[in-house]
Amino acid sequence: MKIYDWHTGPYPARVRIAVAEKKLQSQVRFVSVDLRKGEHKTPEFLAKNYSGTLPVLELDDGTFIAECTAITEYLDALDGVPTLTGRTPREKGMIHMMSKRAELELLDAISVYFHHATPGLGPDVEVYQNAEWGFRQCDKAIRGMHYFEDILKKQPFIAGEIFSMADITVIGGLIFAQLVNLPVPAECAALQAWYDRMQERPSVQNRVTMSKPAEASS
Ligand SMILES: N[C@@H](CCC(=O)N[C@@H](CS)C(=O)NCC(=O)O)C(=O)O
Repeated sequence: MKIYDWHTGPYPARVRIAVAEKKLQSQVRFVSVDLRKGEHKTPEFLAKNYSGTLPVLELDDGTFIAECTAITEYLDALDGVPTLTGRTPREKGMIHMMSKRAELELLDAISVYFHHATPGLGPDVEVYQNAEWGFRQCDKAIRGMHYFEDILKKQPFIAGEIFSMADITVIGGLIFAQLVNLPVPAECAALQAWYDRMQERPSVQNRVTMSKPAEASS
């Protein structure tokens, strides 16, 4: 399998964490696509993923699977023990709901803020920006952090009692928050404590070095 990737990207980080959690490192080859050079918007790349985003998984039969959730589903199903995406109908329902909520309320909101209200990937890539929309999404992300604070006051993980894809999605959100200098609010102590705990997982610790291209420095 190949994974089209960018080593500092918060979305690709989600898939790298999933690869490590499932111990699939030896079965995957990472192919670096330089977002700042706009390599993800070339016709060649758009033929792999219509949306022009990373990551993308390429199977050995030439099938392309984009979207972190779909890629994680695929990787998690390979060994027949879907620990990340749910082993029972209830687990599956809760994990998917919370992961989608983490995208809507946190990660995607920060992404819109980054692309619209900051220089983003630079003028060659950011051909349309709407700063007001970006700042609104930043406010939404801060509200999202408070929502996950309330969740984590009641349970150890985002979707309940076990680590799952939903935790990985919130980790992606907080990686992105760090990149855009958006700190976890001081009053969100449970969210910060959970994030500190997540940093101790080898899959989270090794997420950058797993795929970093030799020539890249940031
Ligand atoms: N919904 C997609 C979002 C992927 C995404 O936005 N990836 C970022 C990389 S961190 C990207 O490719 N951004 C480039 C752009 O939007 O121009 C997913 O879950 O995979």
